[in-house]
Amino acid sequence: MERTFAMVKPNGMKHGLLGRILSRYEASGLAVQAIRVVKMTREQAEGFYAEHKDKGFFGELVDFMTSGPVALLVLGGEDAVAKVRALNGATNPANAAPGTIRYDYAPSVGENVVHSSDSPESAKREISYWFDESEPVEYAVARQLATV
Ligand code: IDP
Ligand code: MG
Repeated sequence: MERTFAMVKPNGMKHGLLGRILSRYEASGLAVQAIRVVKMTREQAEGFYAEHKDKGFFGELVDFMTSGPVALLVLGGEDAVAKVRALNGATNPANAAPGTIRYDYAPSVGENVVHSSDSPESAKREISYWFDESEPVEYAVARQLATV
């Protein structure tokens, strides 16, 4: 069993794609272990994408990621990291395979609808960036449900 972190980016949320995207993850055998909808601050977006801070597209990326709410997802199951990367498709939708989320829904590389961790190490870091791991994710989910 493995965990990964995924996001539905602002254009995915705006166009009502969260349910369709979650269905694809669930149909591949993964479980939604935590989910939260947030509108990121610039500081949060810059910190999350710190590895790209020297790239030419960084400012554009932060503008886009803070333009509306995103869904933060923790997905668990066998080969979760590789499975979600495969379902999402190539970073640039022009290179994404037919049937992938980015092929079906992404208008451009800058607005490519979804994010997912590129390794189990990144997944750990990205999950703990958004979710408090001092409590088990299952407990956090139960607590969130209890407060709905
Ligand atoms: P990934 O999301 O497939 O892991 P990364 O290379 O980690 O791709 O890049 C992070 C995000 O930065 C991408 O999802 C995309 O939104 C954005 N990005 C990457 N390359 C470009 C580019 O050449 N132009 C504009 N945005 C880009
Ligand atoms: Mg990446």
